[in-house]
Amino acid sequence: MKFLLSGLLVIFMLACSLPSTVPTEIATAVTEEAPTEIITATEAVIQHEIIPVNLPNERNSHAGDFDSSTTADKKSAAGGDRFTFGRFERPFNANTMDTYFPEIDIVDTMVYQDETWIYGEITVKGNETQTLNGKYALELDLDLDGKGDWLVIANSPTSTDWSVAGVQVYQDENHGVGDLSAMYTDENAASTDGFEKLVFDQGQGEDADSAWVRISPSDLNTIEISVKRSVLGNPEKYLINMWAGHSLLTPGLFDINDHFTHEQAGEADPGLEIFYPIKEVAEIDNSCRMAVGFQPTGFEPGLCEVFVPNEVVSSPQGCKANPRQILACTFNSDPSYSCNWNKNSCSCECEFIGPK
Ligand SMILES: [Ca+2]
Ligand SMILES: [Ca+2]
Ligand SMILES: [Ca+2]
Ligand SMILES: [Ca+2]
Repeated sequence: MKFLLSGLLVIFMLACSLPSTVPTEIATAVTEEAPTEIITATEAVIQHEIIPVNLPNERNSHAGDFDSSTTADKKSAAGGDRFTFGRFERPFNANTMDTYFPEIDIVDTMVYQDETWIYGEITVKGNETQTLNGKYALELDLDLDGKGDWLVIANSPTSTDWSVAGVQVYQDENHGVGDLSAMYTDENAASTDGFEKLVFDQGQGEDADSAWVRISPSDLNTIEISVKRSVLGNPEKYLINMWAGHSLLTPGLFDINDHFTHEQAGEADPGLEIFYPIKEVAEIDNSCRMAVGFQPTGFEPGLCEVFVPNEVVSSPQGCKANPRQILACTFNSDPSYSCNWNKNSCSCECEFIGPK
C-alpha cells in the first residue's frame, strides 16, 4: 500500500482547548518508489500538553525604561540610548525621526518564574488602537558573560489567550553574539550570525510547548512571553533583558551594535551632532539587564542600575572600582564626549566627538 501525502490537508478537531490561531505543522513521509525523496503533508495539528496559565503573584525582578513619548516632539529619545554600549531607545523612524512608534516604546519590564516557566512582561507606551504590531523579545544570558545565549521572540501578538503563533526560540549555539566584547561595539563583526539556531517555531520543534505569548488580560499594552525552563536547560541564574522593534529586531543581527558601525547606526540624542539622527538602526528599543537567581557584582555588562552596588569592589579583572563610576562613565552627560570603561586598565576613556 502506497500513500502519497503531498497536498493532502487533514484537519483534526481537538477536544482540548487550543490557541485561537493554530499554525500548521509539517509532517514528512517517504514513498516506497523514491525512498530518498521527502514528501510533505500539512496537518493543522499541534498537540500541546502544557499551556501557561497565570503569572505568579510575586515577580522576580523589575526594571523601567525610558518613555520617549515625552520627547517625541523634539525628535529625540528620552534617554538611555548609547549605541556603543548596546543600549537602545529608538522608537522612531530613520533619518527624520518625525514618526514615533508607541507600540515599540518599552516603558517597563518585569520577570517572573515558576517551576515550569520563565515569564517576561514588556509594557509599551501603546497607542489608542492598542495594536501591538511589533516584534517583542526576551534575551537571556545564562553564563552571565553579558552575551545573550537565547532569544525568545514573538511577532504581533493579538490575543489575551496564550498562543504559540508568531513565537520562535533561537539559540546562539556557536557563541557569536557579542563578538569579542560583551555589550560594547566591536569593529568588523558584521560576519557573526547572531542567534543562528532556530529551536522552536510556532509549535514546531522538540517541545511543542516551548514558548508562548499573550497580551496581558489586565493591561492591553503589556505583552507576556513565557518560555519553558527545560528548553533553556533549567537555568538557576541568568541575566534577562527585553526588546521591542520592527524589522530590525532580527535574531541574525545580534549584537546589533557589532553588526552596524556607529556611523551607520546614527544616534537618537541631538546633542551627539556627528551621529544624530538615527539611521540604519531605527525603530527599536531595549531595556537593561535584570539579574535573576544571584547577587550581581555590578560588573555584569548591561546590568540595570538598580542592581549596581555603590561601593568599591574588585572587578573581575582584579582592579578596585565603584561599579557606579563605570555607569557614570558610559552614560556620561556631556554629549561632546563618547566614553567607555576600559576593563583592562580600569579607567574611563573618553573621546571628543564634537561640539555641543
Ligand atoms: Ca530603551
Ligand atoms: Ca523606551
Ligand atoms: Ca552568554
Ligand atoms: Ca560586542
